[in-house]
Parts: sequence; structure tokens; C-alpha cells
Amino acid sequence: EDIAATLKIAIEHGLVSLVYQPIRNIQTGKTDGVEALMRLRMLDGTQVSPAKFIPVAERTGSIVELGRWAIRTVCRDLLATGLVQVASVNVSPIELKMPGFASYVAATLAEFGVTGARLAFEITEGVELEIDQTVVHCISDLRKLGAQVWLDDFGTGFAGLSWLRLIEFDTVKIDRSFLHDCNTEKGKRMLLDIISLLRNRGVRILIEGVETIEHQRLMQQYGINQIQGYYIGRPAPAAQLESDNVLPF
Ligand code: G
Ligand code: G
Ligand code: NA
Ligand code: MN
Repeated sequence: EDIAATLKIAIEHGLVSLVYQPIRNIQTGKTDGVEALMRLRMLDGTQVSPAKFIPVAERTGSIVELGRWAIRTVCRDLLATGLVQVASVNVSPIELKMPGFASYVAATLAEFGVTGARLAFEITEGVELEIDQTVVHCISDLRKLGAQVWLDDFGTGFAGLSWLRLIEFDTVKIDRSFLHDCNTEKGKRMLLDIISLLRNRGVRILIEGVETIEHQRLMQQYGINQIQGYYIGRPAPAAQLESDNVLPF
């Protein structure tokens, strides 16, 4: 298959890149950090969305090499340069189940003189991940390095609640569909229920999909800690990252 073959040569041919989307602290109005998002360009120049190429990379195993490349790139270009304080990287369960993941992270942090606390790993609950001992140990090793572990797309999958019991997450990212359903009373109540559940667990709460100032104001009212979305900032290459893109509240 075309995408599978391209993924195999993507790193050496410079076809893969990272863009960064800001995460804003709703209390301070400042940017706390960024999320790294992978992009793939085919040899003919066309872009393929991660929704398409990540599953292929997972199926073919290319995700392991690509994931390591992303962690290394973030440490070298973003954290070691002091461009941002904290960066999160999406990781596939396949990477976490691979022996040596946490050691790779430790070695990369050491190589660039970056402390673990500045790196976060986003794990999506949308995927079918069996929380086996390998995953639990890997996450515990990452936390020992000081790295943060976040739960991504909360509310979209079937496993979210059981994961909350099994894993200690620093941050839970509520899926943007819950914010976008807030135009009805029913949708608002649903989101408030989720927020109170997470608040009781003591995790930091981030919501995705903030597209308007009204969204931002509502989330401020609801006591969300961090927000992310097109209103705050679109994913952009490192060179276009502003040190602090503060917008009015
Ligand atoms: O940025 P975009 O909407 O295109 O990303 C869609 C999804 O693809 C993200 O929500 C994320 O779950 C996944 N994704 C993006 N970059 C990476 C990556 O570097 N590794 C993994 N495993 N998934 C990623
Ligand atoms: O699964 P994950 O949450 O990591 O995916 C992030 C994806 O969501 C990225 O592909 C990004 O392009 C997209 N995204 C980011 N902000 C917004 C937003 O405000 N609205 C919508 N619809 N999508 C967004
Ligand atoms: Na995700
Ligand atoms: Mn994510």
C-alpha cells in the first residue's frame, strides 16, 4: 500500500513533520505548553491526515520508529531550546507495549538535558488498549522519570472510566464533542457531570475544541484548568510558535 511504503521512508526523506498547537491556562491566560501533532507528506506532495496514516503506522509497526522520532524532535527543537515549557506527544498503545520505551525516553531526556516534567504523553482512550502489566509498568516508569501522563479524547471510548481506576493521570483531556454539544441544556449537564467526576479524582482538566470566545468564557465559568482549540491557536510549525500568544478573555 502507498501509505505503508511512504511511512517506511518518511523519516529519511523528511516527509514527516510536527506541528504544535498551544495549550492555554485558563486562570493565567498564558500558554502552558503545546501538543505535538504529526504530519505526513506523500512523495507527490499531497498531505495525508493522521486519522488516515496513524492506523496504518500502527498496523505495520512504523509507529514505533515514528513515535521515537517525534519524542526526539520535541526534546531537541522545542524543550532544549526553551521555546516552550511543556510539550505533549501522542503515543500509541503499541509504543507503550514495546519493551524499552521508557528507557528510550530517559536516554533522550538525558541527551538534551531536559527534565522529565516538561514532557507529557497523551494516551487515547478511543483505541482498544488492554491495560496489561506491560502498559502499567511502562507508565509507572515514565512517571518515575517525572514525565506526565495524560488521558486523551476522554469520553469517546469505552475504557475511559476503567483506565482512571488503573492509571494515575496528571491531566484528562475531555473530547471536543462535549464542548460542541453545549448548545443544549442536556449537553451542558453532561459536560458538568464529567467535570465533577474528574474534579473528584483530583486530575487537571483540559478541554479541546475551543473555537470561540463564548466557548472560552463558558469553560472559565465551569472551572476547567486548560483549554485548547482553534480560538486559542491552530497547529503550526515550531518557527511560527509565538512565545506567548495571549488573547483577551
Ligand atoms: O492533528 P490532527 O487532528 O490531524 O490529529 C488527529 C489525531 O491523530 C490526533 O488526535 C492524535 O490522536 C493522532 N496523532 C497526531 N499525531 C500523532 C502522533 O505523533 N502519534 C500518534 N500516535 N498519534 C498522533
Ligand atoms: O486526538 P487529538 O485530540 O490529539 O487531536 C487533535 C486534533 O484536533 C488535531 O488534529 C487538530 O487539528 C484538531 N483540532 C484542534 N483544535 C480544534 C478545534 O478547535 N476544533 C476542531 N474541530 N478540531 C480541532
Ligand atoms: Na489523540
Ligand atoms: Mn492529543
